[in-house]
Amino acid sequence: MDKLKAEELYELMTLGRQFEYAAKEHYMTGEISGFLHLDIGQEALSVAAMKAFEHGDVFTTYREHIMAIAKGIEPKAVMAELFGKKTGVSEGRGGSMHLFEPAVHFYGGDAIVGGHLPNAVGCAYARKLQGSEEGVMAVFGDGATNGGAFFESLNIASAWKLPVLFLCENNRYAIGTEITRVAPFLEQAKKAEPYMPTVEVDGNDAVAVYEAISEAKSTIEKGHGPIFVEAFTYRWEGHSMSDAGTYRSPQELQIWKSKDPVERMKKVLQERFGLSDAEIEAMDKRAKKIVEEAVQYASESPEPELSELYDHVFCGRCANVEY
Ligand SMILES: Cc1ncc(C[n+]2csc(CCOP(=O)(O)OP(=O)(O)O)c2C)c(N)n1
Ligand SMILES: [Mg+2]
Repeated sequence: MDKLKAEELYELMTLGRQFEYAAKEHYMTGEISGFLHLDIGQEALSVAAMKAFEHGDVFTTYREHIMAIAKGIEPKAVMAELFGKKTGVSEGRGGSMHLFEPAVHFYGGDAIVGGHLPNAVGCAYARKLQGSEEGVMAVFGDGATNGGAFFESLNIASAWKLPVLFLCENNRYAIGTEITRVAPFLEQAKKAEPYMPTVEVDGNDAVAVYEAISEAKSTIEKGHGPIFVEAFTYRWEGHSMSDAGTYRSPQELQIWKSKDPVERMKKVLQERFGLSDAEIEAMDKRAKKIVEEAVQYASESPEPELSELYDHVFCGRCANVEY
C-alpha cells in the first residue's frame, strides 16, 4: 500500500468514527429517531472494504453509515438521511438502515438480515448477462450466516460461477447472541467451504482488509466464481441505540478497545510513512469540520413534503383510493 492510499483510509476512518459519535449525540437529543446501528470499532473493515471495491456494486447491512461514505456518498447526505430530511440520500424516506445511491453503485442498507444476499447474487447474474465481469460484493454479519437466504445465495453463486465476493463481518454477536451459542464454530467461513474458496482476515487491520478484498475482487473477476472473505472485528456500542450491551463483560469490551482500528491505522501512518503528530491532527480536524458541516446541513434541511408521502411507494397514488 502506498502513502496516499494509507492516508485516504485513515481520513475516512477518523471521519467515520466522528460521524458515528455525532449520530449518537443527535439521536440522544431526539433529532434522529427510529433505529440507529453504530459502526464504532469496525471502521477499518467498513472503510477498507469499500475502497478496495471502489469500482463495483455493493450490497450491505443496516450498519452502513461509514460504508456509504467510504463508497462515495456525501457525509451531509448521509446525515440528512438519518435526520429524515428531504436532502438525505434517500430523500428522508429510508433513514439509517436504507442508504442507497445507484450513482456510486451502493445498493443499501437493508433491514432484513441476509435479505440482500440474493439481491447481490441477482445483480451479479444480471452483470454476467450484460457481458460484464465486474464483481459484486455483499457485506453481512455473522448472524446472517445462520439464515436460509445465506445458503441459497452461496449455492447459486457457486453453481453459476458468479463474480460475488461474500464479505462476512464477524463481530461475534447478533444483537445479544454470541455466535457460538447458535453456530457450531466461531469461524463462519467454514459454512462456505463446500461452495467456494475462503479467506480469513483481521478486520481491525485496514491494510490487511484492503489487500484481502483487492485480491479477492480481482480473482472473482477472472470468471472462476465467488469467494468468501471473513473479517473478525467487534462493535464497541450496543447493537442499536436501544441496546445497553449488558450481555458482554466490561473486560471483553476493554480487550477489543485495546485493538482500536483507528489508532492502529494512525500507527501505520506514523511508523511506515513517517507522518508527524501535527499532520495526523490536521486530518482529524478536517474530519471534525466535515462532520460539523454535515450536522448543520441536516439540521437546517427541510422535512419531506406531506404531499410526497405516497411517491415512490409500490402502488403509487392509487386512482381508486382516497387518501
Ligand atoms: C430476517 C430477519 N430476522 C431477524 C431480524 C432482527 N435482527 C435485526 S439485526 C439482527 C442481528 C444480526 O446480526 P449480525 O448479522 O451478526 O449483524 P450485526 O448487527 O452484528 O452487524 C437480528 C436478528 C431481522 N432484521 N431480519
Ligand atoms: Mg454480528
